[in-house]
Amino acid sequence: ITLKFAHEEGQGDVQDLYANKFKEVIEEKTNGRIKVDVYTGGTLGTSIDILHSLQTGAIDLAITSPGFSGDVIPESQIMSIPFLFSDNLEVNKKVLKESEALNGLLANKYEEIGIIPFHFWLEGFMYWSANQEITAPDDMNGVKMRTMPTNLIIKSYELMGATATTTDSGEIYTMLQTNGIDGQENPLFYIVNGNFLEVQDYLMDTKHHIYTTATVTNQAFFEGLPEKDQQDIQEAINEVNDWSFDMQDEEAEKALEIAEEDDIEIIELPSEQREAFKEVSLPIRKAYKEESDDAKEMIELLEKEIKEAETELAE
Ligand code: 6CS
Repeated sequence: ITLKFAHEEGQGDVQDLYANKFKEVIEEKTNGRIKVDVYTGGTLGTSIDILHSLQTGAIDLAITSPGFSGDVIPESQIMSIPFLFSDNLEVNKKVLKESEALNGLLANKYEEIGIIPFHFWLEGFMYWSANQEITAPDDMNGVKMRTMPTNLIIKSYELMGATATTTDSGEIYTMLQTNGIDGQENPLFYIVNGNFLEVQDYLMDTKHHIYTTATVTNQAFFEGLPEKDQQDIQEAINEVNDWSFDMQDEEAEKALEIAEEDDIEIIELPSEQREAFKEVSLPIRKAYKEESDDAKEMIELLEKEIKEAETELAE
């Protein structure tokens, strides 16, 4: 069989490296019994189209991010709440691998609509890039920030004083170039690979959020496969997922070196300023808890798991 595997990014981006590593691992493991065609973002429609195509079974595997799945799976927006995750990436890796809130409660929400999330994983800390310094909540007032199109992210930026605009990812560069937007948030590899450094003056290292995503399959498709195929796919995905936590660190490191050589100004957000932004964004957590009883249980468990992981890793 040939699996159709679609992701949301461009050639050479983290999701593309992940999908192509899976292709390599599974084709070798099964001696070509299972083949993979990888589709980069945009070839099979927008990131939202990919999720719908996965639900109809038009594609078999996908990488789908909460910035796009938030309307189909509202609870997946939990992974988009700014300042919810730790500013320690090792803590966040541990949480994504072990969290019952994500791998149990949230995974159930995907399965309720016929999608199996094999893994939730991360693509690194999000940075703000902008044409002005943004180091205190007042600086955000009136800034036209491009965000991904789910209302929790939009509300978060409006709370911080910005004007959120949900431009398609392929339009970010042009909109920055023409001042249609003033800034955007993304992991550093995406900012560098998208050449946003050419059209932005400041990079804020805020650690306000990690870019989280999910590797998913269509449940009916996957469970309809012979047992051996299911096992081979699951094993290959597990291997690639573990590998991805180091791969995305390397990509972030490479991107940081390029950014440091660029004339863009990189500003690390001082912790008291980070706290000021966190304060401003707290009502979003409160609003999220009101989304549903399940959402309230999920976010309280996730907050607890993050704290426990921080304590464990601090020792
Ligand atoms: O900001 C976006 O829309 C894009 N950012 C990343 C890191 N992956 C895909 C997404 O479309």
